[in-house]
Amino acid sequence: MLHEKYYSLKEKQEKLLARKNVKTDFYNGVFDRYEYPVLTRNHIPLTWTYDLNPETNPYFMERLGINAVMNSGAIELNGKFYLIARIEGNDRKSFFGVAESDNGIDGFRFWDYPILLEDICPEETNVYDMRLTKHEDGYIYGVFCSESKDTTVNDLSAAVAAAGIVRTKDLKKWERLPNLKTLNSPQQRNVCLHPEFVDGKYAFYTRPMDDFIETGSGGGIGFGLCDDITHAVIDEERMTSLRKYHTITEAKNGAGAVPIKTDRGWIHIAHGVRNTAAGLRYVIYAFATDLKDPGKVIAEPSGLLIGPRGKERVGDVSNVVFTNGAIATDNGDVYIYYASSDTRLHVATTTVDKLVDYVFNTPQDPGRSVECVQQRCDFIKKNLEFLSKQ
Ligand code: M1P
Repeated sequence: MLHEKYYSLKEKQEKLLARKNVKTDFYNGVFDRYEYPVLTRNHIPLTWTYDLNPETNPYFMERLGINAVMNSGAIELNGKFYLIARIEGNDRKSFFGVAESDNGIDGFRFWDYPILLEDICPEETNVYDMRLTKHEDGYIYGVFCSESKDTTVNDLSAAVAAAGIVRTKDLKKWERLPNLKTLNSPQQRNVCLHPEFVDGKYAFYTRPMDDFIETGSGGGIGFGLCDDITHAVIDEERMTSLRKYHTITEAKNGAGAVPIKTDRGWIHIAHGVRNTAAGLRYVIYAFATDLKDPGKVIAEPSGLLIGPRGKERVGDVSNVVFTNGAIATDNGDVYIYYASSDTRLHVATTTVDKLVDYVFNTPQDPGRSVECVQQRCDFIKKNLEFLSKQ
């Protein structure tokens, strides 16, 4: 006999899962925002958190609580939308779970079990932020942050971030490969595998870091090639999208979703970080790289694409939006999955055509206030002239 609370919680959850998502009245012509997050801690199956047996759980208490569901890799397979969500337990350990939806904007339901990764790194303490790449070699790769305690220094909080790699064909059976080695960068986070071979090699977007939090001398998003993904080593990383003074990427940046191939170039949806008196502020930005040389930036629209707005601004790590997954469907629709404040996951929808227009026709950041004002005055002048002729 199940506890009566089980039935009411289950009913509440089924209502949440059945709730239709609706576009908000937010408008900028580039993308649409939605009223409801697509995944939250309330989407987690009750079987993951409650012991359902009244003999061992007479008060129907949560035994293994979940704190947040956020940064998710995304992929479309056979017409369904899948998210590999970062789920953070009350114990602060993150792990991955597959959530499935028919339409990509609502109805995401977790599969029965989270993903139990092969335990090949005894020192690994935490895993998070998987980017899912449908590679032309036939596998789906998941590249994620594998975090371990830094035992080389006398600091309880010191940690080392590396890029873990898994691969699958069906999101059910996962083969773990050795972590990526980057010979010139001590730490890596936000690593993402490019979907095509480049010069016959596997190509990774990297984020070189001197330290766990600070990128230090790391100048931005890197790009490197490796011969063998089953023992991935990158000898040399060159820079793609750079960190720049007094921009949204001043403190750090990092690859987000796997780049989207278009006629004009690869479109990247990444994150940029700047420091403020209230702490780090994370926003999402976009840029394009060359079709033949995906490490070479060819278009850099000014500023942010998605910034934290309204309720998104508050959470466990406030003032953050972060993406590591987007889906571009065959009909040209794009679903950008972004988490807000390390707490819940949202979707923003747009199209490949709109993203191309945005990335190639939004002016670049001139870099200085006076030049930005000149840019805006030229823009206003054209508009006023146009208006006067209407
Ligand atoms: O807390 C904000 C984000 O911080 C990290 O991103 P980055 O490596 O660029 O600093 C990640 O841990 C990410 O998971 C988190 O959302």
